[in-house]
Amino acid sequence: MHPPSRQDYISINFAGQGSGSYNNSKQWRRQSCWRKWKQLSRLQRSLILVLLFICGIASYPAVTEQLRGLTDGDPETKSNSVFPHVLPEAVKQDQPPLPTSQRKLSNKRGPPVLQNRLQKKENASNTVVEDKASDSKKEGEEGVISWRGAVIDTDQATESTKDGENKEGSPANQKVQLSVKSAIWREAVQEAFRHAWKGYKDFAWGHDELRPLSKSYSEWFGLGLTLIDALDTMWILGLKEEFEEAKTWVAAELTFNKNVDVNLFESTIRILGGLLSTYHLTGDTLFLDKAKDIGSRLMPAFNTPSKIPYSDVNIGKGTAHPPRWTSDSTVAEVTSIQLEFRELSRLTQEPQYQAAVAEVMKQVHKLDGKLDGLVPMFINTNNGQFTHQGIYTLGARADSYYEYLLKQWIQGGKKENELLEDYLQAIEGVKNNLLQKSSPNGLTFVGELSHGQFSPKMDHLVCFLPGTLALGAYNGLPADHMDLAKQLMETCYQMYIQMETGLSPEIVHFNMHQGSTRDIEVKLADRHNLLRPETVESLFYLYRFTKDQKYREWGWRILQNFNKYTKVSSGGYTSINNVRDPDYPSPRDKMESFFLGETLKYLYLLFSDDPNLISLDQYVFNTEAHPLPIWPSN
Ligand code: DMJ
Repeated sequence: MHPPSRQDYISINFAGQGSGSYNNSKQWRRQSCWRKWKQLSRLQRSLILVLLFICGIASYPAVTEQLRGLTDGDPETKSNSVFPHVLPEAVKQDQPPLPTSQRKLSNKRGPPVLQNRLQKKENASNTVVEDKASDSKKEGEEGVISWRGAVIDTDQATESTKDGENKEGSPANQKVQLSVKSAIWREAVQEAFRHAWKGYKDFAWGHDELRPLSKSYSEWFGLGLTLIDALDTMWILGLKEEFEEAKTWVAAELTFNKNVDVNLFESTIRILGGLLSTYHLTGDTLFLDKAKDIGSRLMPAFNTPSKIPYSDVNIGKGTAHPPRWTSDSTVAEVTSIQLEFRELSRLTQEPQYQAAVAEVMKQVHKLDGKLDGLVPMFINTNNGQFTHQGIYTLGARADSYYEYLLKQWIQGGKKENELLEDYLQAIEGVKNNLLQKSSPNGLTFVGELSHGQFSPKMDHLVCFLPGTLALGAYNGLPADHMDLAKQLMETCYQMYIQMETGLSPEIVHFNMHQGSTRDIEVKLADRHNLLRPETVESLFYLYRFTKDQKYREWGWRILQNFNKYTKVSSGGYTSINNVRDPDYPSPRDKMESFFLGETLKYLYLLFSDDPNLISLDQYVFNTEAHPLPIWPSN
C-alpha cells in the first residue's frame, strides 16, 4: 500500500480554493507551480514528462516543415545536393513564390486518372498556401517587371474591396491573377535563357554547341549554330542586349566561305530558317544577306540524278554527297526544307530555290510505297524511289514530312491542294494504322508499323503532332483533328510527369495488355532527354487555340523540371542520360542549339498573354521554331 500522499493518478488541487484570498503575482504563481510539482509522486512526474515528450515528437514534423518553408523556399531542391554538377537554381529572395500546385504535385507519380484526381485535390487544398504566398509577397516585394517594361503589381491578385470583402473569386480578379502568374512564368523563361546564354557566352562563344560541364564546346559545322538558332528567340523574349552582342558577331565573324561539310536539312532549318525569321522580325538586311549566302551555298545538294537532294554539302567547295555508307537520303530531311527555300525565293525573286524544293514534293507526292498516305523513312538519290519500305513511323526520319505538308499549305495561302490532300490522307493513315490506346489508363498514342507488325513504340519527336493537328483544325481542317490533338497532348505530358525527374525520355513503349500496371515503359537505352521542344511546342499551340490554362500549368512544370535536373550552375543546361533517376540523372555535357532556338521560345510564347506576339494568322513556324510569314494573298 502506498501512503495517501503518493497517488498513481494525477489529481489537481487548486491552491487557494476556499481560502477566500486571490494572489496572482508572478512570484506566487511560480512558487505555487513548483510546490504542486513537488507534491506529485515520482510516477506522476514521470508520466507528465513522458506525455510532454510524446507531444513534442508528434508536433516535430509540422514545426520543422514550417521552419523549412520559412527558410528554404523549395524543399524539393534539396535532393540535388547529391548531384554536384547540375545544380538547382536557388530560389531568389526577390522572386515571387512558386505556385504551390506546381511544387506539391511534382513528386506525385501514377496513372493519369490518379494524377487528375490528385490535381483536383491539390487545387482544392492549395488556396491557403497560395494566400500565404501572396501575403509574403506583400511584405517584402515590389512587383514583377515584364519584358515590355510594365510593372505588374502582384498584390492586385489578393486585393480586397473597400468593405473588406475579398474579390479573389470574381472573374476580373481571376484574370488579374492569371496574368500575374503568366508574367512571373515569362520572367522565369527569360531567366533560363540568360542562364543558358551565359554558359554559351563564357565557354562556347561563336562555336556550335556548349558543353556546359567541361566548360567547353563542340563543333558540328563550325558556324556558330547555337548563336544563330537563338537570334529570333532573343528578339521575341525582349533580350535586346544579348541580341545586340549576337548581331555584332554575325556582322563581324559569321562567314559561310568555309571548307566544311554541312547537313542540308539541319543547316536549312537552323541557319537559313533562323536568319530569315530574324530578318523578318527586325527588318535588318544583314540577316537577309547572310540567308542568301547560305541558301545559295546549299544548292549543290540538289545536283543528283533524281533531283532528290543529297544529305551533305560542302559549302566552301560547292560539292555535295550522300553519307558514306548509302546513296539514300532521309525522307523527313528532303521534305522539311521547303518553307525556308520557298521564302528565300519570294524574298530574292530568284525562283531556283523554290523550284528545287517543289520538285522534291512533286516526286514524293506521286511515289509508290506509301500506306494510306504514310511514307517510308528513306529515299534513294539515284532513282528517286523509297527504300526500306514497309516501316512507318511519325517519329525520327519521317516526322516533319507531315508537319511541312500542312505548313507549306498554310504558308502559301491554302491554295496548294496536293499538299492538303497528302496531309489529310496521312492523318487518316495515322488513325487507321498507328493509333492505339494503352493499358490500364487508355492513353492514346501513335505507335509504329514494321511490315504489318504493330509496335507500341513512340518517340518524343512524335509530340510535335498534337500541335500540328491543332494548327490544322484552327485553319479549317476537321474538328476531330483537334480532339485527337488534345488526347495526344495528354499522352505527351504523361511521358514527362510519370518519370521520376518529370522529364520525358527519348522513346517510350506503351503497354497494351490487359492487366498491365503502368501505361508507359522505358527501355534502358531510351532514358535520355536532349532538352527537346516537341511537347512544349504542342502545348503552345493547344493553349493558343483553346485558352485552357492547364496547358500552361503543364509547361510550367516542365520548365521547373528542366531547371531542377538539367541546369548547370556555371551556366547552360545539359542533356541527361537518365530521366528515371532523380538522384543522378547523369549529365551528357551538351546543350543542343534547339534548347535556345525552340524549347525556351515555345515556353515563352506559351506563357505570353498576347496572341499577336507571333500571330498564327501571320506566321508559320518552321520545324526549328523560326517564324516565317504566311504569304499575302496577292
Ligand atoms: C529540331 O532540330 C527540329 O525540331 C527537328 O524537326 C526535330 N529535331 C530537333 C528537335 O528535337
